[in-house]
Amino acid sequence: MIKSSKPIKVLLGLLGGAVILGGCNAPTFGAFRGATTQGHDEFKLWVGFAIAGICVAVLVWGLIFWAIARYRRKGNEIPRQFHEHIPLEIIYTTLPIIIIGVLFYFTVVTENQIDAVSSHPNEIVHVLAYRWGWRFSYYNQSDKSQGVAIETAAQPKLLAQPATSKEYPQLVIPEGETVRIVLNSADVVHGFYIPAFNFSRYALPGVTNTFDFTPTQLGVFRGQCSQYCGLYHSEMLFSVKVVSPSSFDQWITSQQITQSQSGGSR
Ligand SMILES: [Cu+2]
Repeated sequence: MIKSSKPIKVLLGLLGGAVILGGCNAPTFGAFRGATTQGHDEFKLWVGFAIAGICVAVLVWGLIFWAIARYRRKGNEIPRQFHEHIPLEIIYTTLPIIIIGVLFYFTVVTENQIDAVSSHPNEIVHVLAYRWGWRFSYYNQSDKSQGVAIETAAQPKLLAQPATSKEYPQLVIPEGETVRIVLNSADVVHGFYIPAFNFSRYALPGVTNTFDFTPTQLGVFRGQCSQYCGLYHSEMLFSVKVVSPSSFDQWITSQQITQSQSGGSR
């Protein structure tokens, strides 16, 4: 019985490894796959960390349970006693340092990719966070006077609607193009968080944070403030709509016409 369980364990191990490493159907370990190139880079880093963590957990738990089973009490027999084991001590000191070094390297490489900003973004959106809403002001490289602004319309009140509700502002951006976000806060610390993009950054008063998104997936995504900023923090919601470049051009033109006629923004 004991002898026949070993192949089963090996098989289960191989199956588990295949599930973990098995391409696009692999588990996401709680992260989004990333609807931008930057978000997908973050996702790959996260999966790498999760797999590394699982490998360490399997090794540690495996050794613990092996020691429990192998050296369980058998009568009055006492296992061999060691004062020290230099090779083992070298291994368990250097191995974690190597693991941390590898994770650190991939973290730096990925974060540099995510933080890299293009010298020629296709669109520039100034995002202003304030208690309790968002203002998205559009600027175009070729048309500096574009002047479209989308912002939270209502005065603070508890709506408790989904972020994609029309009550909250919508950031519309084109798929496959580089969108520069220039982020500020008008009052206190806020957090500009889009879960599906695996991205969050502080919106700080007096500090400008600049970053790029390159959306790779059409759709509407939830956004929210990720820093508790006061009474109506929970109402600091917005949505992000990724559309085709042609639809984006149509949208921005229609917004320009609407806003120039009304003399204001939504
Ligand atoms: Cu906030």
